[in-house]
Amino acid sequence: MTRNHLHLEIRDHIAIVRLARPAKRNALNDDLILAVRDAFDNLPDTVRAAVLDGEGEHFCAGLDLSELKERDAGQGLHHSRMWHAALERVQYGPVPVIAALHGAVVGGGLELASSCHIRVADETAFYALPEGSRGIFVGGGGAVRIPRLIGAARMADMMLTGRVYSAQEGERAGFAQYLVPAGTASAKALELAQRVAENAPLTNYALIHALPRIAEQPADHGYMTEALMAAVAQSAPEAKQRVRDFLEGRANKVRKA
Ligand code: 1HE
Repeated sequence: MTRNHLHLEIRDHIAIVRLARPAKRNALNDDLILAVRDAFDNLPDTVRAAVLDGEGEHFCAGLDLSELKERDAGQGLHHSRMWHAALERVQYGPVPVIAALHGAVVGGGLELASSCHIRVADETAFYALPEGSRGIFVGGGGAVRIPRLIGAARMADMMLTGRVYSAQEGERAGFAQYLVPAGTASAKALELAQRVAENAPLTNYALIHALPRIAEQPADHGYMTEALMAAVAQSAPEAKQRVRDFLEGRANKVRKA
């Protein structure tokens, strides 16, 4: 299904959400960012994990600059809040989301990638925040999410100096957890999504909804939230079955990497 340059395909238990506006390097106009919001809001119950990628030579060129009209302060505030709402649906939606990155991952495209739970980049990926040189600021949650990936000092440097990180530098800095050969990011993301989809749903829920919140809490509160989440997860019949499977020799051991 394609709506407003967003392509959605459900393959088994995996949703593949693709930015499909390659002529404009998948620049995110209002229609497209709202389509992202709606896609993650309306995933069928059968979906257990999602892949987000982009068609063409680039993952995403960020905000559609042709829509950056004269907005007054109030309109600018609401526009940024609209992006926040959309990217929150990605981060705090029903399932883990794996971004497959290639080519430009810039501006709002990097903000979108940062709202996913795992990022796989191929060797053609590059990361930048051109907002600094366009006379604007991040507005899609990047000021919160990007420092959590790479630190505030690196983000400030990117915006102050226009620094571009290569795929290799980006992996070392913390943008992506996986670096793969050119042209293979989507396949690797799909492979990871299939693995993620095998987890108990409550464990995946804990990882996307509880873990980032625990990480924000004071340690004393975090320990309590962790204990509550652990108690809920382990009480699920599926958890009991999985533990029994291991103890009775039916489940995989952890093998050396
Ligand atoms: C666009 C956009 C865009 C391309 N908005 N139209 N983002 C940026 O500042 C990045 C701007 N884009 C680029 O630096 C380059 O386009 C790319 C490195 C991404 C790709 O280069 P290239 O040579 O493959 O493509 P191109 O020839 O530059 O662009 C092809 C077309 O896409 C062209 O339109 P055409 O009608 O002349 O064919 C471009 O104008 C169009 N295009 N990027 C609109 N971004 C929530 S706040 C977030 C704030 C931001 O994201 S600011 C950062 C914006």
